[in-house]
Amino acid sequence: MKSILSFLFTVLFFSVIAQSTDSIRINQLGYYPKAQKIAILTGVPAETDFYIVGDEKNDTVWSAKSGPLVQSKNSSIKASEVYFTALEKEGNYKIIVPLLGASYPFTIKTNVIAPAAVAALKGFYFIRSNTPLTAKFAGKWARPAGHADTEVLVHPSAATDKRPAGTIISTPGGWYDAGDYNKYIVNSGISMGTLLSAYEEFPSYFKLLKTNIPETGNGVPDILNEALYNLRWMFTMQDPDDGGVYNKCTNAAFDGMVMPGVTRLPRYVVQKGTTATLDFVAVMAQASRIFAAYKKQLPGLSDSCLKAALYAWDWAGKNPAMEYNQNSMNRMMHKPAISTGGYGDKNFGDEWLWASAEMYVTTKDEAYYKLIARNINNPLTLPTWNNVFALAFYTLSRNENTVSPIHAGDIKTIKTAIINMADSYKDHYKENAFRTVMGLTPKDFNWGSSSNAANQGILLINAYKLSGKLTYLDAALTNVDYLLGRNATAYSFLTGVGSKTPMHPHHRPSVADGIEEPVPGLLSGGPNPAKQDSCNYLFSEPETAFSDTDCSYASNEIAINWNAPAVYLFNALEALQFEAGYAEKKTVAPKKK
Ligand code: 9MR
Ligand code: 9MR
Repeated sequence: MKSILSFLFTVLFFSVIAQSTDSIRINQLGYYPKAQKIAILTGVPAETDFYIVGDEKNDTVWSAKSGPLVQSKNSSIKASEVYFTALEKEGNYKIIVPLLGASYPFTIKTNVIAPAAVAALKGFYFIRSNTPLTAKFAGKWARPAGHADTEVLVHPSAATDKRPAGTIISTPGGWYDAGDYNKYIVNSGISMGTLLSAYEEFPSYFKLLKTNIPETGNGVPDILNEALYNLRWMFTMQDPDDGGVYNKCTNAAFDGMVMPGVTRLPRYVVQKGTTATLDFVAVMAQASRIFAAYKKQLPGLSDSCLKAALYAWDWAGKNPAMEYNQNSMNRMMHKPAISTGGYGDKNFGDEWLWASAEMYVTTKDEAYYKLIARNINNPLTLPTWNNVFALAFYTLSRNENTVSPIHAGDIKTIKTAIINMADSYKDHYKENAFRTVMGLTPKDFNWGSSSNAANQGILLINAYKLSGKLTYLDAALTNVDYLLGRNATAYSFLTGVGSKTPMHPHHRPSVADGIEEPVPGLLSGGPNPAKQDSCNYLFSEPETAFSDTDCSYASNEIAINWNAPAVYLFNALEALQFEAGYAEKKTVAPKKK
C-alpha cells in the first residue's frame, strides 16, 4: 500500500513538474543573438516574475515580469508574454518562473536553427522507398530497402490499348508519401516544387549544406540529390505511349503498421489525371532549368526533364480536366477497389497556372504566357496539395528577370498580392496569444496544420525578398518558434529536434522498428480539431487538438508536403540570418603555422 502511494505520489509529482515545464512555451532550439526573443507563459497571472539563468552556473542573467494576459482566439488558454530580445549573449539558458519551475533549456547563438534545417531535409532520406538505409547514413534507424516496385500492375482504371490492365511496369524509387507506403504524384508535385524553389531562392547557401546521404560530395548539392531521388521515380510514372501521368503507385488498401517491404501485396498504377500530369509538368520544367547547371555531373538530365514536361503538357492539353475521383472510379467496379489516399481535386486552374509558369520561365516561350494571363487575377492563397496557385507567383517573381518586360504589369500584380498577404500576417501576429503568425485564425488548424505554419513563413520570406523589409522576416521567425515549441501544445513538431517532440507519430517504420525514438526529422501534422481519426485526444480546441499517439493520422502523421515547407522555412532563416543582422558571421582566426 505504502509503495502504491509513493508510486502515485511520484507520478503526480513528475506530471506536475512536466506540466509546469510545458507551461513555459519556448522555441526549444533557441534564438539568434540579435533576433526577437519571446516565450509564453500559460496558467499564471499577468505580470508574473521570471528569471533567465545560464544553464550551467545557474546565475541570473535577466529578470523581469511577464506581460498582461491575452485570451487566445484558438482555445481557452490565457497567455502572457516573456520578452527578452535584448539578451544577446550567446549561451545556454533556462527560464525560471517561481510559480512554475524551469523551462526546457534553449540556446542563444548563430546558426541556432541549423539542427532543424538539416534534420528536416535529412527526413526525406529516411523515407526513401527502395533503398536500404545503412548505418553510416541512418544510424540506429538503418533498415533494409522497402517496396521494390519493379513489378507494378496497370490497374484497370489506367488501362490503354498498349498497356492493358495487368501489364507489368517498373516504377521503383521515390519517397513514401507519409506514414503510409504509397507514392502519389500530386503530393510529390507540391513537395518537389517547394524543395526546388528553396534551392532556386538560396543556391549559394544550399551548395554548402550537407546532410550525410550516400550522394554527399558528388558535386551536386544535397537538397538536389534528395530531390533527384524522387524525380527519377516521377519519370517512371509517365506513360511512354501518350505522355499522361498516373496518379499514384499504390497498394489497393493501406498496409498494416509494419516495416516497409514486409507485406508483398500487389502494387498498382492507377488512372491518369490532369492535376497529376500538370504537377508533373511543373516539377519537370523547374527541374530542367535547375539541373541545367549540373550538366557535368548529370549529363542529359535537364534535357530529359524538359522532354518529359513537354510530352505531359501535350497530354494535359488533350485532357484538360480529367478528375481523379476515387469513389466514382471504385463505383465503376474496377477490381480491386482502391482505398488509399485520393488526393482528388476538381479545380484545375491552379495547376494550369503553376505548370504554365514553370514552362514559361524555363522556355521563355510566350505561348505558355497566355495561360498565365488567364489565371493571374485569382486571389492568392496559401499552398496546399490541392492548390498550387502560390507556387506560380513565387516562381514568376523569383525569376522576374526572365519574364519579358511586356508583362511588367503582371509582375507588379503578383508582387502586390504577395506583399498584401504578408502584411496581413506581419501586422497582426503581435496581438496573437502566442505571438505567432500561425493561429491568426482558427482555420489555420486543420489536417497538416504544421504545413500552414511553414507555408505562411515562406510567404513572408518571399515578401522579405521582394521588399527588403526585415519586419517580414521577424514575422516568419515567429512561425519557426511555433513549430519548435512556442505553441499551445508545447511540442516541437519536428521529430528528434527539441526537448519535447512527438514520440509516436503515425509513421509505419517509427511504429514497427522497435526503436524507442521515432525516425528523426519528420514534421508531425499538428493540431486538427476535426479529429477525423477518432483517436484519443486530451484536448479538442483548434490549437490544442493534438494527440501524440500513433493512432492519430489526423494530427500526428508525417508527410512530404509538410516536411518540404519546413525544409524551406528553417533553411531560409539559416541562409538569411547574417544579412538580416540576427547573427554575426564568425571570422575564423587564421591558423598559426
Ligand atoms: O495509415 C493511413 C494514413 O496514411 C492515412 O492518412 C489515413 C487516412 O487516409 O489512413 C490511414 O490508414 C488507416 C485507414 O484509413 C483505416 N484503417 C486503419 C489505417 C491505419 O490507421
Ligand atoms: O494531407 C491530406 C489531407 O489534406 C486530407 O484531408 C486527407 C484525407 O483525404 O489526406 C491527407 O493526405 C494523406 C494521404 O491521403 C495519404 N497519405 C497520408 C497523407 C497525410 O495524412
